[in-house]
Amino acid sequence: MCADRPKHPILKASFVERANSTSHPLSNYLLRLMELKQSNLCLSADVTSARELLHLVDKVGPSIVILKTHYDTLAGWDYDPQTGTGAKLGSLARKHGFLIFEDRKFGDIGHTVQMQYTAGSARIVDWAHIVNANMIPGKATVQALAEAATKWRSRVNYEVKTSISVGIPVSNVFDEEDETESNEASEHLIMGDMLTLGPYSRDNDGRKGSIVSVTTVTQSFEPVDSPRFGSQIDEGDELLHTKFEEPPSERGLLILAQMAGTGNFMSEEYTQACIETAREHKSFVMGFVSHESLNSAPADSFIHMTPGCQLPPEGEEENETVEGDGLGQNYNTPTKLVGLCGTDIIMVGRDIIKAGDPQAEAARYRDGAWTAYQRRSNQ
Ligand code: 6AU
Repeated sequence: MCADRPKHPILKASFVERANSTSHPLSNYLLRLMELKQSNLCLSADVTSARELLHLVDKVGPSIVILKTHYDTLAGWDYDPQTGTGAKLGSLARKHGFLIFEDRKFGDIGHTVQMQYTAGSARIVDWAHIVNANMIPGKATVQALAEAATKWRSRVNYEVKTSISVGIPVSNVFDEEDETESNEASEHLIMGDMLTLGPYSRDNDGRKGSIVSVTTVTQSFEPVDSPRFGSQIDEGDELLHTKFEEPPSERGLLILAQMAGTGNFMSEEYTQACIETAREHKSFVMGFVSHESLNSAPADSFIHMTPGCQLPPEGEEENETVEGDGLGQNYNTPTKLVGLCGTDIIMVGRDIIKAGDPQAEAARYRDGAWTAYQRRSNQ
């Protein structure tokens, strides 16, 4: 299952040591978060509705460091950038301390993947810290996504905060007559993240107030890492919030370098091309979806995440072989994936989601994967 590669010294390093040696801000953040939460578990949240997703994530959040989504499989995904599902996941991520990974598996020409990443109804880049790409179309896919992320990052560097107040009092409900003025007022609106439109009111004497359109537009810019964001964490793990900052605004990519499914076409040559590309884009590529560690050069410090992970039922011994799902998916235990093959984060979906008690099952997987990491690195 994992190739007989020479063991890289990084396999013996702690996640904190690795945080210090990586140049990717999001990897640095993630590795420190892993140490703080003592978790190297990612939930593959493959449920069928946005509502179910939010409910599940709020329960399982304390055990995970990454939430993996397939947003396009969820019924009822709300696309509103401020109040929609992406924004709600962001609040849960702040509350429980995890990163959001949209498993979009981009795999088209550069121009198309840029649009899929940053535009359209979902605007994935706005809410997903991490995405992944299939490198079948070639290196240009990664280059294009990296450029799109940099452009996005420079735009959100300063959040545009716009507040608008419109006076003189008129009516609570617009008369037709008033519409001209109100339309004029709305032409002044500059769409920003925070938009407040002061309510119109009517004079107490019941007469319509004369409309002297006084429109005040104030625009201020504040850094995205402003402490203001901290106040949004009103619940959740106290230790986490006293010790931990917001994630950096940089985005990260995982290259799909190996697949777990039976009969997949990802050859060794393809995997090598993924490694080369990752080295060329170290400020964007955090690592790989793979079933083993692909760090081989002395300077490599990529993070590896692996799906197809299963624990035997509570009380049973870990076995060498775990049955697949009959649809091509193969499973391995955390001991094998983390301990033997050197992956860092296990991704678990159906086994947690379909458990009688998903919260307890997530905690069990977290313990299993963390123990395997501790043994590997002699922590
Ligand atoms: O634990 P499971 O089998 O219920 O869920 C596995 C999850 C699914 C797959 O889309 C994903 O992991 N996956 C991937 C990823 C993460 O890219 C690659 C792969 O080779 N196999 C795989 O199952 O959400």
